[in-house]
Amino acid sequence: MTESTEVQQPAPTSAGRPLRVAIIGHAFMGVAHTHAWRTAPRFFDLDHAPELALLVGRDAARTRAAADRLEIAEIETDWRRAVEREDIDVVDICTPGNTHAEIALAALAAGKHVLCEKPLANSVAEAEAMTAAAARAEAEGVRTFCGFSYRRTPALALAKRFVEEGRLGEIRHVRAQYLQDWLSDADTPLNWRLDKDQAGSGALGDICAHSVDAAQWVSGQLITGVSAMLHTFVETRPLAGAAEGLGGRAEAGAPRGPVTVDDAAAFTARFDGGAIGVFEATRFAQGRRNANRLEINGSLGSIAFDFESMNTLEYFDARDDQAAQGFRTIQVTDAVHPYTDHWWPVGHGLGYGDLFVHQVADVVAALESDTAPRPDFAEALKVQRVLHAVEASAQDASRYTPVHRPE
Ligand code: SOE
Repeated sequence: MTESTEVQQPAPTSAGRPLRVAIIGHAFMGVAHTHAWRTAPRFFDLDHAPELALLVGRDAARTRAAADRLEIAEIETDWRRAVEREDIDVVDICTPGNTHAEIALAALAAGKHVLCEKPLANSVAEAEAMTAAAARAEAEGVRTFCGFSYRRTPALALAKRFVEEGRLGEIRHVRAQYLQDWLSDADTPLNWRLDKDQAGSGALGDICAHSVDAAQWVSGQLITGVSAMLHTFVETRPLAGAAEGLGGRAEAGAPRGPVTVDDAAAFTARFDGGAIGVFEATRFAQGRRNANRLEINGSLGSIAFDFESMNTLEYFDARDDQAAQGFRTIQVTDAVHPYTDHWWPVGHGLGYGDLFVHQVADVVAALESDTAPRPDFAEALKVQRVLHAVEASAQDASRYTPVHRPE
């Protein structure tokens, strides 16, 4: 990891001038981000229409094919050239976690604004270096963002608004689950998300990071300590057929390689505002495709969210007439709700890709108004510290109290 202390001036964001973006990576997240940069100006008023200037990938042929499909004219096979180019304003990092720090540090030193996929890095040390570089660059007008995209779900943003309005009262419980099932089959091939060197951790960094960010953001409280367990159900997986995608099944008898990350994570937590929390993340919950859930119980009410019903928020108000009490399902699709006034009329609802569109709209709005981007690297570091604490706690066998012995 290299760290430069000199920061170049960012390109001026004078009105009307396009914001030129380099996308680093063209797998799942590269495609999601490209879709968002292209779509955002069609629904949100942006003075600086984004321009997808460059797609970066290591393999020239595959990057060219992806660029043609995504309608990006230029490609590069080395991210360093993208970072050096004077005509690039934003470097959008959509690569595995082990590359985030190096690319972000170089981009910040070159005076580029940086949007970096989550989790911010693979370790607290890397995340701290990135945050320190971001603080230095901020003085020169350079901004950083971390892609915790679920913050841009209208229903979760509404939940946060309800907490801020005091509708939940004093928060007591935070309950977060992130359940997927795309690794349930032991013959699903290895991919980079199962390699500690590339991904940092498994379900923990990939999906529980979203839960930690959402829990801290919606509740307005920070996690002060955790007690954790990590588990790997399938220790080896087929190498054959290993692709960029998620899921799939290799042919019988294919040679296998080691899984070096957790398949599931579970932990309890204390929050600085007095709440207690329970977190669970897995990619082995058969039937749960993308159940990113958050429930918060306060002295005056509760909210419950499940991304599989992303256009709704469950809300319970303990001040309702007792005879009529119960969770109500709010269709978070009206013009009064976060983000939704920019979309389809009278409540037609949104989908997964739209979160990334909101992310771009927020990034561009923050750059145009020079307001603090949320979450920036410093805020993403607060998630990284929790991930680190979970790993440290899970390794501490003394915290595990034996009960029954296996017969
Ligand atoms: C895979 O588990 C994954 O694509 C995550 O990497 C994303 O962050 C999450 O939004 C959906 O699931």
